[in-house]
Amino acid sequence: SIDAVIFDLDGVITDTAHYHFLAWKQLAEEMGIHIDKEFNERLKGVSRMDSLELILQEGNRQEDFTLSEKEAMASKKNEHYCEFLKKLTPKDILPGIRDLISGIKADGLSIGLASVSMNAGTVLKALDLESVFDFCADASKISKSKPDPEIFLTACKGLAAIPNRSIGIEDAEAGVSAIKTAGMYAVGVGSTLKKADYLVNATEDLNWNEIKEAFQNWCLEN
Ligand code: G16
Ligand code: MG
Repeated sequence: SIDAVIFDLDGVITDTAHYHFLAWKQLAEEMGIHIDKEFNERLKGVSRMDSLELILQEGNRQEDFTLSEKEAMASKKNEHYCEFLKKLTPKDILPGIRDLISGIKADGLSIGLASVSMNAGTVLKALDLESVFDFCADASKISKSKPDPEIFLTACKGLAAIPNRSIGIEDAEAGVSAIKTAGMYAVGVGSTLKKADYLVNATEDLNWNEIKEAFQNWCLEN
């Protein structure tokens, strides 16, 4: 049986992944570093400061700044990002997510959130989804970002769910790795997530009955 379903936020529930990208791109360009959408895949699910390090590495600038300069850069990125967040409304919930949530709720299962974003609360509020989640594991509750399993294990614990009876849904490589290391069943959104146990191209393809059936087959094999 299933204990809980735990959602990633950025890129699964809403496309804030794109806003993170635009905000980083703005900052990177000010430093003469070029980043594209493909590079951005590596920033998904990665904490703010770790993302900055990856960008500086990309531009061979990682030795050029002090910690306090880096902190200033990270908060500048966050200011850009928060400007985008002001535009977020419930219409920005990705296709298929409401139906998926309804299906899970109809089965009486717990729903959790696993987002390393310090803005997760703001985003849920803007989407009017705060009441949907039985437990939110966010940046304040963990010390290691994805691919470390900590955030998914924290969510399981908060929901009193056993990891190998729980499903995680992710759009990022680092997130799928975190789910698998936690011992959970991984649903991947995005065709490149080869490590996922169950893969769809986009959120609109998430079908709760099909996921349940695939999970049950996985349980029989494991
Ligand atoms: C998200 C994004 C990352 C972002 C991180 C931290 O993680 O995917 O790109 O860097 O949060 O966000 P913030 O700067 O708002 O604290 P997740 O776990 O929701 O995918
Ligand atoms: Mg994500």
